[in-house]
Amino acid sequence: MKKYITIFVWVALVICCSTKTLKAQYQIPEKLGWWYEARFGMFIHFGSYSYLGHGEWAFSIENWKKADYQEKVSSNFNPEEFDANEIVRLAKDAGMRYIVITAKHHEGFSMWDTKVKSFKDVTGKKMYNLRRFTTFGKRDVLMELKKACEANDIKFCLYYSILDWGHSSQKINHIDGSTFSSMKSDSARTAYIRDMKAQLKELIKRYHPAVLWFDGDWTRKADKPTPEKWWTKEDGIDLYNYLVKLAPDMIINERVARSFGLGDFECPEQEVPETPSNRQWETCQTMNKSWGYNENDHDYKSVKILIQELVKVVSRDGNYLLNIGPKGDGTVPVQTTDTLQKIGDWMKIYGESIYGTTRSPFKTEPDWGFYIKKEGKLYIHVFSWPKTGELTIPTLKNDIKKIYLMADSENELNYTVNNGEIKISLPEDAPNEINSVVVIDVEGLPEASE
Ligand code: H79
Repeated sequence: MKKYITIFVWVALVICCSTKTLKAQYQIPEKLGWWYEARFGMFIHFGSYSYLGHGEWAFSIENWKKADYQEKVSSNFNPEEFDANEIVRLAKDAGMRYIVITAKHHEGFSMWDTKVKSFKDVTGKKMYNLRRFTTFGKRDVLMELKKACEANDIKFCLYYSILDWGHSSQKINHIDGSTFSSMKSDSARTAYIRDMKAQLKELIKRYHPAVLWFDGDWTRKADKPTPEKWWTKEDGIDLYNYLVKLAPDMIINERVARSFGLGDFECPEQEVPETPSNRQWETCQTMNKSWGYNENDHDYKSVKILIQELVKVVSRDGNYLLNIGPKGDGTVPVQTTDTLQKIGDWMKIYGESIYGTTRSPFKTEPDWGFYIKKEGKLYIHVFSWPKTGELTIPTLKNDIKKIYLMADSENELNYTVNNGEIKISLPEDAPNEINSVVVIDVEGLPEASE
């Protein structure tokens, strides 16, 4: 008996360790419907740091004094060439369905004409935002982008940083980056949170963002606030409830206070979880190594890597938010436009295998690619085309109608079903060098036999 138990435990262990077990499907709340179907969005990091061109963390990393930063960086920010229609066209042509732009990043510089009085510069004399602190003039870049999005059926969404290096309530310990910002006093904290909520109300009333994407909750903790860990789980819950009252259909990410299961979706950063989560998620990724424009960063990921990551993410039931960092003048770096255009070339043929799809129906992932499904279709994304001329995949419970290459739907591929395997005959050459998709048309939603 003992022997059998040992063998059983061994077998169970081997199975657990060698397969990435997919958890049960979850219900998608109605308000997340469009977002869950969209699958692919554009992140835009744009702020006064774009002028300096050293990335959005420059203030902290380069030990700027608040006054110097505001005078030498922020006040010179003048995105005259910002062209919302062009950016939306880039996103749309790349196959992206929503755009999230930074309304205020950690630097504390607001991209709209906020009327909330405490968001002033270090002298306390001027409002610290694009309209009042620069010579840019009356243009409202967030509104321009929102209008362009609306005209092109793209959802407009906003990013907002909870921590704020510009605000008088907070000081920055440059030496230990891990402190992010600390609160000067308890009353400063209370007043800042009140004002932050007022800013968010402004953003909601003015721009009606489809998603509010929080960040900068790094100073969070579960219980009572301290000067360093000044943002609490309770603050996150309170903020979420406040926002939902103002805009019940708006989607809010988990970073109202991360890792407490709050918000409407999880957001790992530059990372793809090994398995699907037990709720909706989105990962954000940079195209090079920077979020905000960095003039020295030309280390762009290949189009192949980005497309394959998008596919991996969707096959594990996530959304993919890919970043661009426009320059201070508002133009988009040429490597960025080039990359987006090439992603679009692929998406134009294969986009239907991404939109409105859900995770792989199988328990394990092959080493040559990924599976993605939707009603009536199993999409087999093949990164490494088999030299044998044959692709073997596990069987489905569904009846198969036909199998074909997504790039050539007229010609059916031959296949056999035997011993729990479907063997599909493929042409010698891959139709697409980055990722070719084989489609199985089935009755119903694809379901693994096992
Ligand atoms: O907006 C982007 C980042 O600026 C923001 N989240 C994405 C979407 C972010 N803020 N903080 N962090 C990410 C994590 C902090 C990383 C740090 Fe560092 C490590 C801060 C200091 C050391 C990375 C490396 C940033 C500066 C140097």
